[in-house]
Formats: sequence, C-alpha cells, structure tokens
Amino acid sequence: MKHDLAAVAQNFDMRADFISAEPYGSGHINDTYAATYSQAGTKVRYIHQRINHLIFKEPLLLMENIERVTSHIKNRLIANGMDDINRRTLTLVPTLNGKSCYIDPDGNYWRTYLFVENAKTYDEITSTNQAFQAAKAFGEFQKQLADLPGPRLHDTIPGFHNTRQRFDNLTKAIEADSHNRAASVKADIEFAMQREAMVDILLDLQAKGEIPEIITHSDTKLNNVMLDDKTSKGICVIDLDTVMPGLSLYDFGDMARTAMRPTAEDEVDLSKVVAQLDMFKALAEGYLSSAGDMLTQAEKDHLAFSTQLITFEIGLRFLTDHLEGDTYFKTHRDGHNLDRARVQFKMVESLESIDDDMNTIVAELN
Ligand code: ADP
Ligand code: GN1
Ligand code: MG
Repeated sequence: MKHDLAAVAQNFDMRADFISAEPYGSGHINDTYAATYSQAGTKVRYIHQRINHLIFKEPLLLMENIERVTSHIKNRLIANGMDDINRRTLTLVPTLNGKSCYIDPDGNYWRTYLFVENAKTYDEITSTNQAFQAAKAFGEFQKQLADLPGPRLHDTIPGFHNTRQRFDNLTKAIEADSHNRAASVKADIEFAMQREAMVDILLDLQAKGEIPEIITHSDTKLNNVMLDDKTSKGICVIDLDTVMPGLSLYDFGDMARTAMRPTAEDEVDLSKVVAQLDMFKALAEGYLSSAGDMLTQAEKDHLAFSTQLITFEIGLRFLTDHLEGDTYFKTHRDGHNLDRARVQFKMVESLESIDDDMNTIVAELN
C-alpha cells in the first residue's frame, strides 16, 4: 500500500479502533481506502480518501463545496422526513480539530466518509433498471442542489466540461507531441478533428441564454452512484469533487456515456462497443422522472446530443492524456488511455448511428 493508513486514521475523530485498510474501488483520480475499525466490539467500515491535489489544485475550497453540498442535502432529507439519512448522502467524519480534512507531513490532503453499506457501485451496467435508478438519483441530486443558499460554488477544475477548451487541448497536445505518439494515432486524431463542430453547440446555446447554468455533479459515471443492494435504487450519489456550476446536459451525457456502453471503459475488442438504445430509454425516463420539471425545452431537445458530446469530450481527454504521456488519469497498462479513448470514439460513432431513434424516444417521453 502506498500510504500508512493507520497513521492517517489517528488524525480523525473516529471513536473506534483502527484494524486494517485496503485500496478500494476503481476511480481514476483519488486514492481511496476502505478501513475496518472496531467500535465497541463491532466491526465498522469507513472510507479514507487522499484527494489528488495535482488535479484538484485547491483542496480546501473543494472541501468547502463538499461540506456545503452534503449539509444542504442532509437538511433537505431531514425536512422531508426521510429515514436512513447517513446512507442517502455522503457524511464527512471531522478531524480531531474539527476540520473536514487532514493535511499529512507530505502535503497530502485526506478526508474520511462514513461507509455507505449494503449498496454498491457498478463499473458496467447490468440492467435497464440500474440505468433508470442511476439517472433518477443523479436527477434528484441536481434538484436537491437547485436551492443551495449562499455564494456560487467554487469551480474545482476551471473549464472542466468546456468542450471547446478540451478540443483545443487535444490540438495543442498533437502539436507538442511530447512523447512522439501522434504518428501512431493518426486515425484517432482524424476522427476527433472531423467532429470539431460539435464542441461549440451547447456552449453557444448557453451563451444565448437558452440553457441555464445550474449546480451539477459533473462526473456522473455509473460508478459514482451507489445502488442499494435490496431495492436497487440509487441510494447515494458519491464522488462530489466536481460538484460545481455547469449544464444539466453534462450530467445526462456522462451518465449515458457509461450506462449505454455494454463493456468496460477500456474494452479492447471494439466490436463489442455498441450503444444500447434500451439503456438510453431507461436513462431518459429515470432522469426526466426526477429532474424533468427543471428542464427547458432546449435542454430536452439536446438530451440525445449530449450523449454524443460528452462521450466525445471524454474521448478527447483520454487521447490528450495518451499524447501527453499519461499524466492525468491513473493507468494500469501501456496504451491504457488510448484504449479508453478508442472505446469513447467507437461509442460516439455508434451513438451517431442511432441518433434519430434516441430523439424519437425523447419526443415520446415529453
Ligand atoms: P474517484 O474520484 O477516484 O473516482 P470515488 O470517490 O468515486 O473516487 O471513490 C472510488 C470508489 O470508492 C467508488 O466508486 C465507490 O465504489 C467507493 N466509495 C467511495 N465513497 C464511498 C462511501 N462513502 N461508501 C462506500 N463506498 C464508497
Ligand atoms: C474520472 O474520478 P472518476 O474516476 O470517477 C474523471 C471524469 C472522467 C472519468 C472517466 C475529476 O472520474 O471526468 O469522465 O474519470 N474525473 C475527473 O472515466 O477528472
Ligand atoms: Mg469516482
């Protein structure tokens, strides 16, 4: 293990005895550990997480966002008389001096959450009901935050979903070609270049005031929502580092990117990467069932398009990282980011081929 979790744990107000910890989950950004404790003789788990501060450059501002967001959701749940509150939103465990995170001697930022038990995240979708429930939960999350009081949330990564900027970053990486990889990915680059027009569409609509800025999760991949083991419902939206102002369609598109794909994100057999229309229908139904009344007509009209755009955007990001020498996303093999980029691009192609069907589904639901 890269870190001494027993030492980290001592800095939090655990009121329990540390037993062990192990790396947990398959996130690409932070270092996540599941730790087991003994609490008056009973075994309980917690999540300790090291925030990747090379990516999130202002961890304290990020934590301020998370504190505001989780306490707002908690208050709403209480006001609505909900049960099981500590499983319905992330709950931070404070440090011994009452802070939301602990900075270790090496300058790492650590936080601790209650472990959401009896629920799981899924890297790959297994049923249309999962798609419905995940989308409903992410829609509810947007709704819960629609009346967040106080100042605008911090942009934890400025321009995170600015698709024009993401496209331009790829262009710069191709020009710099710092790892001499551009020649070997000519076809992938060409695929991206042919689709440049796509990247300005939502930004232009936003500039014209046709789609509003709201608070979004901004990283709505399927494994960022925990589905309850018993009911299969989306019990808890997690990974709140990127909760910030954005467009509702970023969240919808990113859910579809992962839930319409029948394979892993890094599948190497691209013939298996085919967008699943039935999953799109379930996602649209789930999302509209919770967030539908917040959406403008222009947002509804672009639900199908957003799936292509965000899938394309993440493809651009993986390809850029491949060209830049894999400095952003965690990789586990050579060419990992390229494999991931190719899966996204194959999905874009597949989504383009069913665009009419997707728009028909949305029209029927409205
Ligand atoms: P990353 O930003 O690296 O993706 P996440 O916050 O998504 O990190 O955490 C990684 C994984 O850890 C999640 O996909 C989930 O399976 C698990 N996880 C995170 N927080 C909790 C929690 N509070 N309770 C249970 N599991 C969690
Ligand atoms: C990262 O943190 P994680 O693994 O849930 C990334 C997302 C990408 C995703 C691709 C902060 O999500 O934007 O869509 O990988 N998060 C960040 O799988 O960059
Ligand atoms: Mg995650």
